[in-house]
Amino acid sequence: MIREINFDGLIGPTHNYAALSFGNLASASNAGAISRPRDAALQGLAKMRFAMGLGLTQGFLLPLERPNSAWLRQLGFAGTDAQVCAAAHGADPRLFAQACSASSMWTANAGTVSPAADCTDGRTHISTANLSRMTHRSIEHPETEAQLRLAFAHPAFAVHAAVPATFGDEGAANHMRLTTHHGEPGVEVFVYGEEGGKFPARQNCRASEAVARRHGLDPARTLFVAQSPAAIDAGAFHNDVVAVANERVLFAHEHAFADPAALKADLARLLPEAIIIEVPASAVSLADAIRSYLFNSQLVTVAGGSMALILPQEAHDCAPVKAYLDTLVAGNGPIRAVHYVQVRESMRNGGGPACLRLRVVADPATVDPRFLLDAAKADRLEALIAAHWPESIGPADLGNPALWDQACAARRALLAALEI
Ligand code: SUG
Repeated sequence: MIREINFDGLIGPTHNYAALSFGNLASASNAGAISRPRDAALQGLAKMRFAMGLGLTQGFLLPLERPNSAWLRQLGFAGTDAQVCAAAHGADPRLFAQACSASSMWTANAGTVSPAADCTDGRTHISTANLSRMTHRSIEHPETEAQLRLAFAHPAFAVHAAVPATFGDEGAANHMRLTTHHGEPGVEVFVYGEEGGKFPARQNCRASEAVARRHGLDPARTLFVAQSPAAIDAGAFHNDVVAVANERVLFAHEHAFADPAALKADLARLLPEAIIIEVPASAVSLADAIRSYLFNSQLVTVAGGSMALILPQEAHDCAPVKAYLDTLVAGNGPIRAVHYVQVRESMRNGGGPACLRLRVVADPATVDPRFLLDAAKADRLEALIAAHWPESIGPADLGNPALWDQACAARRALLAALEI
């Protein structure tokens, strides 16, 4: 049966705070802080368990190989993996931190997914994102593509390589889909940024257009919408920091889009059932929306057809946001419940509940079962993380060969346990 499956990124053993993402305020403000990879990974799994508890289908993607010594070799460092890492760390600690980043955890940036119902050939298309605007993320796509090809090898899917790096593409974080029901044809909304502000615009319109062409989307039901420059300047480096959609509902900040009136008119024309819940700046400022990650929540359809928001604890702790949410669920709208989850380790690098998941609308029977989660597998993964993931990583630890060995051993143990 066709349904939405959330593929969360398992948080890798090198998770750390190296302030690698210019324009991402949380990443910048936690520069040099001590990370807790084991807690991070367990928080991520607890969120997945919570989603399963709501009756949702849950999958996961694996952390990539970090430190990325293959990339460092391309940059001229030579020898064994340990020699390559030691030389790179000695010569250029920032470059080495980029090679160590666990950033693939944010699978909303792994690729863009167009469900079969929207695509001319009747297959579900997935375009790997190039993430070319941030060095540490630009090195994810070859391994991500290989993993997507494995998880979605069934002919029901068509997996594409990244679009050329000339045009930045950050995947599903800048893509929304509105439809009456997940399995029905939808309106796909690609959101891009325009350069010229104080922070980089990470999603290029030409990349979005290329993805839509490759997926065989109907141009009449595909929208390309500019992010408001004010949102990017306030720290909304991806659209999913200020907007989220699920089935017929779009939940967005008043200042998310450059031309909200045009978007509303297009949606009303293409999907008369669409409901737009626009949060005014008078209720929640852009700064509070970004600080709390109100919109970086998972908006999901639960049993009975009503909707729930899975939000970070930070949304609960921000008074104006909490007040807004209390009013929202007390009203008569489609969002009937809010749930707060603890993903603090990821949040401190600018990744909330929605960043941590890639939504794929498909029949779970067509997905490689090794990438699907159930309670027993979650138990096994938790035990493995407790045994192998480092407890903490401070800035000096990144140069420690014991950490590189531990990270490699952890990944090997994970692959072996999952028979991948
Ligand atoms: O790309 N942070 C990620 C956060 C991605 C959030 N994803 C979505 N909004 N969908 C980024 O900026 C920080 C890594 C560091 O600074 O060490 C980082 O890459």
